[in-house]
Amino acid sequence: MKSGYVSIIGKPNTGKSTLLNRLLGTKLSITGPKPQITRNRILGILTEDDCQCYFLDTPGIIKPGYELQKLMVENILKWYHSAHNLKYAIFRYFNVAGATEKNGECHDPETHLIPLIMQVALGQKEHLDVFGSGTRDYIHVSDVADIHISVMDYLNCETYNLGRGYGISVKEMVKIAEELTGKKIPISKEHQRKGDPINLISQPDFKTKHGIISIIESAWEWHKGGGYGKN
Ligand SMILES: Nc1nc2c(ncn2[C@@H]2O[C@H](COP(=O)(O)OP(=O)(O)O)[C@@H](O)[C@H]2O)c(=O)[nH]1
Ligand SMILES: [Mg+2]
Repeated sequence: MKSGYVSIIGKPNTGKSTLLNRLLGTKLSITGPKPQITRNRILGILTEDDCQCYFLDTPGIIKPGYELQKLMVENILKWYHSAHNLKYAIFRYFNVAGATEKNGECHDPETHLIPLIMQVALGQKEHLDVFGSGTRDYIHVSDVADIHISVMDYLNCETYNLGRGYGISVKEMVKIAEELTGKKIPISKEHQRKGDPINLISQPDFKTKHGIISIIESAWEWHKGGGYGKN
């Protein structure tokens, strides 16, 4: 008797669960017009006279936005590994910041702390809005790049935290930035933003070369040199 695994993979809301139910002739997996109804792996076994097929229905492959989606994608990788021996590494990014000589950080609209601080230091913005006194764990983008490259050599299906394990508050960040840039960075009246976690600090899985000074210094060099406009 032959047996084997068949993973049903693809984009959300494309009929994967419907297909599984048809193949099995029973309503095993939940289907519906809303994407992401399937959140876990569903195992359905089709038994014929001469073979057994293990069908794995999976959540659709999505670009993860929020926490539940991130966890779903992490689980998808685990199931692909068990079904097809896919090798992977999962990186949980904390606050990636800093710059290389060529590339730095900016967004439109800008919401990230260090670029906003740099805008104030450069006189492009009058002051910095501060939301509470929560701390975040910053890691230099070059460290993140080095870690990715080193892990490629031994993909062993692990989950890694990419942070430095130190929490830095907005006010501490502003103080360091003022010292390094020699500019005054006025902050607006503080107000708490609902739903923001107070502290997000990793238990890091790797040593890093760059500390917070290097992160802010490199960001300053990049922004001062013209930032995105230069490249
Ligand atoms: N028109 C059409 N709709 C389908 C087909 N297969 C599934 N659907 C519908 O598409 C929606 C998503 O199906 P579902 O199986 O939950 O998709 P999944 O997210 O890929 O598992 C449901 O409303 C299904 O009824 C099909 O072959 N044709
Ligand atoms: Mg489904």
